[in-house]
Amino acid sequence: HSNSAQCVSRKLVRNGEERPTVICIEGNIASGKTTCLEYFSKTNNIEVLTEPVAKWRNVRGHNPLGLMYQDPTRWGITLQTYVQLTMLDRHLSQICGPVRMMERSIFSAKYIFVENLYKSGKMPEVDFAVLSEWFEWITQNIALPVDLIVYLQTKPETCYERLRERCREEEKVIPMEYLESIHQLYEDWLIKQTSFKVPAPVLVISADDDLEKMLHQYEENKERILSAQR
Ligand code: DCP
Repeated sequence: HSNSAQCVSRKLVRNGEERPTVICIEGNIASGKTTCLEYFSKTNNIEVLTEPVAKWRNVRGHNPLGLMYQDPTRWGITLQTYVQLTMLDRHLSQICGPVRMMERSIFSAKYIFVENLYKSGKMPEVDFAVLSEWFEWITQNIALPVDLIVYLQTKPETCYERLRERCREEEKVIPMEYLESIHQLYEDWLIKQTSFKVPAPVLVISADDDLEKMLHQYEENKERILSAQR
């Protein structure tokens, strides 16, 4: 990463013919995205970007993630505005090397998380309207190319168990129904493809198995993932 000679500025990428391949890892909360990214970070020539969750837990000393779980109606827009900014920053940052793999995307932030807050009656309509205007402006005016979506498909029950095990303080309040709604939104978007525009082809990987079996699956799917067509 630190080798700046290998880093291509966005401007050059956009003007030139050659563009790196961008792969987004998607899936429910605690579906195992981080483990997947860790596996691929050991592969040469892949730049791996994890989710900016540390920023969502601490922006200038405030914790919008925690606030959102405590009172989604009041703080949902606060967190989601910041998520949208940090995801945009990720999509636009300098790409080092021929393949970039990133955790989630600006698309799932809007189509899954903002949608869920609004649909469940926890986000006021005006907040949803403002976030939607921002999202539409961004996606209509800035090219955010994605070449492949890897969907880690899990049962909501699996995520619930993993969530309990990892014990992230803010997430202690998450009930099973929350994971079920997120699951349904992901299924409608990436499997049925009936809700929102899918920005790239989707590769589905079943992710209910334990760590060892998951690593084996990544090994098996490695070539397919890395040869994502543009
Ligand atoms: N989150 C949110 N709104 C978004 C994106 C994420 O409220 N637009 C929340 C959900 C989680 C936390 O942020 O509480 C972290 O998100 P992830 O599920 O993406 O990260 P994980 O660490 O859970 O991923 P995994 O366990 O799959 O590695």
